[in-house]
Amino acid sequence: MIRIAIQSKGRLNEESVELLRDAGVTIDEQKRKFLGRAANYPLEVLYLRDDDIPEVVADGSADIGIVGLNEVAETRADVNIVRRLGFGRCRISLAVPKTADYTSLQWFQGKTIATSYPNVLQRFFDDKGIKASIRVIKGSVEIAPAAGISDAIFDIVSSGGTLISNGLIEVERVFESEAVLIGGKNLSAEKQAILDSLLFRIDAVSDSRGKKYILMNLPSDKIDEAIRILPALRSPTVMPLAAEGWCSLHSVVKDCELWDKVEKLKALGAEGILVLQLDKVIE
Ligand code: PRT
Ligand code: ZN
Repeated sequence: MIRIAIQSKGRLNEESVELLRDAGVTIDEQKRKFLGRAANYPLEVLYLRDDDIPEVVADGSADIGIVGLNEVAETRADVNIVRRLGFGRCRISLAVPKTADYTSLQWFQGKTIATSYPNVLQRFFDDKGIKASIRVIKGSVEIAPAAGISDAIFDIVSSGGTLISNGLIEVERVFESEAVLIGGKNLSAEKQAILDSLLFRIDAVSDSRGKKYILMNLPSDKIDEAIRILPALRSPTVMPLAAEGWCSLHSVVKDCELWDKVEKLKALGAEGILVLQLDKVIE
């Protein structure tokens, strides 16, 4: 049995549950309590506030956890970063009122900065030789300058909309974050074996994200050119069709390259192009 800590509610909850579900681990969300048990996998789920997850994994109350890298950096918990998970992307940035005469980091000398991330900020300022006063505020940090509580803020930014609507501008991106899978440093052999099997599944899910399965009919004499356009996992699958001089070509493409490749393949004479959702990629 392995125990995973995930956020009970908030921005990372849904995608954490979805990742486990895509990895074939079913948790009954209806019957959800503080501690849940997967129906078909040796895994318990502990639902916590995100701030508590790194420490709980570090002290062994949970074996693994899903949390923002920002929380791991802030708590300085002694855990392994096992995987970057690619969701919950954001950054912690310094932002100043848009009316400020900001030219460089030196502007922060002697200023007061409101934040929920004092440790990350202190390390950054120490590194840059800046002496400033850090004021810890939990929540609604973005209103601190207008409320006269601070000169600037150090807070999480994703779209930047919150900063704009509070008359602030982002001047320094200090820390890039995303959701990560963390693990305790002293897992037993049994727990490590369960984690390895879970990682195998998570990697298959992650590898399929942002990709599509593509298949098409193509004149056989164009296959070599098509393969150059479509490098696949190993190489594309080519199958002869009943119609003389034609074959069927199957491959995997990244979403960001899909339309570009489809246009090139059409120009080569590809017909009946199908693009399908990809569920898992097991290499
Ligand atoms: O109750 P609990 O303590 O568990 O939740 P929480 O309120 O502390 O955290 P939550 O659910 O807001 O965020 C959880 C994690 O999601 C964070 O630790 C980050 O790793 C990640 N994340 C990703 C974000 C954002 N994007 C984000 N945009 N966390 C917070 N925000 C805030 C940001 O502070 C800003 O005030 O959302 C606001 C809007 O951002 P813009 O730039 O899109 O306007
Ligand atoms: Zn929190």
